[in-house]
Amino acid sequence: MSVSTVRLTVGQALVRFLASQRSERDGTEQRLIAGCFGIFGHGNVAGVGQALLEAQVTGSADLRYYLARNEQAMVHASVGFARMRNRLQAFACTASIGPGSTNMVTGAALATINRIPVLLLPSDYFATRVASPVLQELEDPRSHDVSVNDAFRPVSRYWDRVNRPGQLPSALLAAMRVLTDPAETGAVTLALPQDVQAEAYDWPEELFRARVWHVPRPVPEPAALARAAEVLRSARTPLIVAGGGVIYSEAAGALRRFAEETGIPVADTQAGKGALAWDHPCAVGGVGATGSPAANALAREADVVLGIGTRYSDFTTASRTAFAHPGVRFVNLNVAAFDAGKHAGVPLVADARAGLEALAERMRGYRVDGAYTARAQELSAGWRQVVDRAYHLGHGPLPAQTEILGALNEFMGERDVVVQAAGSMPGDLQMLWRARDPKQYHVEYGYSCMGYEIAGGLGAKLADPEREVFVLVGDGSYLMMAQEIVTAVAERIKLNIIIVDNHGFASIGSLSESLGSQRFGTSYRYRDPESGLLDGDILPVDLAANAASLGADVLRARTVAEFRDGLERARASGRTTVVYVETDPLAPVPSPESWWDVPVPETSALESTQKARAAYEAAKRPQRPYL
Ligand SMILES: Cc1ncc(C[n+]2csc(CCOP(=O)(O)OP(=O)(O)O)c2C)c(N)n1
Ligand SMILES: [Mg+2]
Repeated sequence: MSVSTVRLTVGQALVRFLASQRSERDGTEQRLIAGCFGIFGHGNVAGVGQALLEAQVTGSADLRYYLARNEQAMVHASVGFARMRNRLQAFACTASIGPGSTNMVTGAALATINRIPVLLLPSDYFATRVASPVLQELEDPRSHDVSVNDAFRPVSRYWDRVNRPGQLPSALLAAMRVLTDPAETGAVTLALPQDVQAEAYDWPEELFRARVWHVPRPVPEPAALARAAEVLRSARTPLIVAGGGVIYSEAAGALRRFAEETGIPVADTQAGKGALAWDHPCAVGGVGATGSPAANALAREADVVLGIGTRYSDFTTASRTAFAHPGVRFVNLNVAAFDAGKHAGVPLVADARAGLEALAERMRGYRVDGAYTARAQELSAGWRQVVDRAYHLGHGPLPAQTEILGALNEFMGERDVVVQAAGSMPGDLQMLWRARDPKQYHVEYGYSCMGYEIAGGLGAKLADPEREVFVLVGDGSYLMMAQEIVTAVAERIKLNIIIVDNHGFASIGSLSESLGSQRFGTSYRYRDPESGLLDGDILPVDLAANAASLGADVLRARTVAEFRDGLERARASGRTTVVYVETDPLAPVPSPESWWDVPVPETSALESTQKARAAYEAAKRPQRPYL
């Protein structure tokens, strides 16, 4: 029997294939690849670019093209989108050869580190090498088989180069498998040589049939479940650490029931915030270097830590000082064996929801004692008062950042989303934010990449247009990547963007000071002719005017009251609106009563550094491997 075929270019076949992929979990099906971001150059304009055009004009495939303004940003937008969709849907990104492609490397690292799916399609030099070296070709004297796209290898969970059309089907199937595997997912890169994109081939029709990728919910192995339950049942002062996996697996309900039945307090990570509503009686806030002192006190005493869907970053473990009980043991429920094995924990490899449900069965009759519950609730109640005060400091003349975050928190509806990534805000948010819905808190803190904010917010809004998205962006991050405001305007995607201007790096400034480096090089100021340092006057830079020039509506707020008014007007508007506010970078922030390991020079001529080194050595002493 002859196989029926269809003659298309590699670009056309790719687009047709992507448009017909579907994902399914819990019986709900959706398209897997929701659209394609891109910026064209000679590497893709006539290959994948022509294919996207032909699909749109002829209706042969349904894959919408979105024009971004920077390739890194389009990967961020894709991550924002896929994160909002709990990794059940992803975007593709097409880029030209050379700089267009390597601009995506940072985005790829961000996606992979955060375990969020994105399909990257960097273009590559002629596979035939007929015209080498082409514009933007690397030319490695050791081999012609090296290109800048090899830089994607360590930051991709699957990487392939399609040198001949016949290689495309297997590359595509592998790519879809990895994108939809919750344990493996991250950036997937298919490098596409410019000539191959335009080459025709007779494809089996079968390649283009609708294909459903079932996103699994692996159940725990019974013996592993028994071991995990045994350790957990022996605990007197257990603590749950809820990570992003709880949210991606839609396990918030299962977590709440588990906490209510066992009475185990629940702390959260940056990716897990909102897994349990902030005011639930079991919620004790963020854990670790930027957590709440309540959660950190419980972490210090915990005899068993149940980590769910967490990768235990140094912020979560306070660089391995957070869990101070001499005999502390870890039970790690994670879909990825790699994470489940961390800290010599008892691994429970499973989907977070399926694992929690199974564990709940085994924990029947177990409950922490009343005194422990009372202690957790007392710590939380005390902390909540501190947060109230930080939200309403009455700081002046410029407002404190904690007041701006407080005003936003009190203003936002349950289903609204806050987006952030880098600077001093992730820490303040992790400590102070009161999340009411699992999708409300969207802080990218795996890569903490300056410039994620606006682009990621764009993706989040694309994923869920019914929700209002509030992007918080520092002046430093804004200057790195504000250009996707233009994309939001062109696509009529409404964002609320809050520029928090403190004229430099409040975060690295205070870190520098705490490490004895005197805020060196962290302010955006004129170079002072006397000191030779960047500590002169404030620069004549107007970020509000900059945002207006990109097509956004802009409101300037000088006080917390004006800020609230700005938020009202932004929400009421149908257009992308920026609320610009200056804050005092030196305003007080509550202490998490925790630590983060950043090495201080062992020897120095500066007294500030010597003092910081002594403090560093003392703080480092409790650090230990969890074995
Ligand atoms: C791309 C990138 N470069 C450098 C850093 C290191 N870094 C972390 S925060 C920060 C400063 C952020 O400044 P801003 O956005 O104004 O926030 P603020 O600290 O003032 O709150 C820097 C340089 C980073 N996280 N990402
Ligand atoms: Mg700043």
